[in-house]
Amino acid sequence: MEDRRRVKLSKLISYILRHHPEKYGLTLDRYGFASLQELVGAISQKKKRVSEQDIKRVVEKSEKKRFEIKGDKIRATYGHTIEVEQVSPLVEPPEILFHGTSRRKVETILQDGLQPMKRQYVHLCQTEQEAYRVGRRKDTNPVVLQIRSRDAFGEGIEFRKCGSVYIAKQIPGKFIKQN
Ligand code: HQG
Repeated sequence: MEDRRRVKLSKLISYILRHHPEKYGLTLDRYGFASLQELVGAISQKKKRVSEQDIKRVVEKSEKKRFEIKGDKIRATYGHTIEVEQVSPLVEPPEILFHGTSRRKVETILQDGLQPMKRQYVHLCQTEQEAYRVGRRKDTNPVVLQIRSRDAFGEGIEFRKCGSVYIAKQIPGKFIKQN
């Protein structure tokens, strides 16, 4: 499968498994898993014919490990707006994590902390470079914030690791600084 088609399919699977399974006639279990076979059927019927192999290729090729296949089921590992029980492991985070955002949001974030907004969790990156990429989705000249994640962990904030992405319910402003 060519790259362009794979990215398109990855975005569609993200849309379905993170936000709107019902629009494709799917129900997720409490952990966010859908039947892989039903997903193949739903996409093939509503959009474009895909095979289980196509979807497996998307999962394997995702550097961020956006999806997890377990047996005959598939889930999105992060990014949900719908409520699912997180099964990615609780971890002790590194000293510093990063969050890329738009310039106009920085002041509010430093004041109110990082909030999940429409999603269930706040998403953090391991590298400045990746955070910059994330921020570029929102602003041509994004800001990369530094999160003192180990200190936040020390004060009781829970972190989970989903592939290369870290998630937390929220991050108070006192742990955040502008680079
Ligand atoms: C901002 C993609 C005002 C926050 C990415 C962000 C990521 C606040 C926006 C993943 C705020 C939410 C998630 C506050 C946070 N006041 N704005 N208190 N707290 N915000 O898209 O982190 O490629 O829901 O800075 O790469 O940008 O799809 O979150 O700008 O890993 O796999 O509210 O999604 O991954 O935006 O992105 P989003 P995000 P994929």
